[in-house]
Amino acid sequence: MRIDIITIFPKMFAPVLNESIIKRAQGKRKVQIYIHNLRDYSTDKHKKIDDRPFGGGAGMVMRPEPIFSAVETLKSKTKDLIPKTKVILLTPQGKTLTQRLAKKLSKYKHLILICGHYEGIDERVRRYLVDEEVSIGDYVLTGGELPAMVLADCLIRLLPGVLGDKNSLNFESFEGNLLEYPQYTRPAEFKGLPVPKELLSGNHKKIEIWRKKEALKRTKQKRPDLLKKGC
Ligand code: 6GU
Repeated sequence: MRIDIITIFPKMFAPVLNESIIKRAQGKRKVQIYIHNLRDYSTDKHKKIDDRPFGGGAGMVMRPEPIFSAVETLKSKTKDLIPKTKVILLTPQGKTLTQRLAKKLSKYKHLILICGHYEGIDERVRRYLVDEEVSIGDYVLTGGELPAMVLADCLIRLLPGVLGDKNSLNFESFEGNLLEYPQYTRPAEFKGLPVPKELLSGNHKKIEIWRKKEALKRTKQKRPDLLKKGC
């Protein structure tokens, strides 16, 4: 998968994307991530990427020209390699990111993520350039950069060969709409607090039954909504 990210804060990305599993995924060529400074696509002499809203009102609006120019340039540069691209705008107005949406988006070979800002973005970007608007939840952030990183992280771990076998097995249990069962490591007793005896039994069948039961109990307690809907 190739991910292009268009942003006015390009420096925000390296500390997050060049660590841990995402770093390894890039090293293994499972994903290529490119960060683009929106200002580089502004032909305005002051490299302006925002302007006042028509009709008046507070705040600024992101201008359409630099965003169209960035996306069109990226599409034309990649079209021989990757014919189909999905353009995603990160905005609180978008469809809420869920594991189901992540799975769908992880099937694409090429994503262009646009990080929204200010009071808004020229409506023509939404209408004529963007394929899908995505939000990461019902709260307001200062911009689309953190959401773009959240989305990238969520998709990259779904790509084949990115997680080890152990992790992918763990992941399977979330697929059943259940929260993870309680985990313990050594010591078997800590500050007088014991590890559940089932886990120390060495009986795999018994352990499996205990984990399923605890996962269900925990889901009922903390997230009963998950038991009702598909993931
Ligand atoms: Cl994608 N952008 C902003 N600014 N705030 C958000 C969001 C996106 N998703 C949740 N809150």
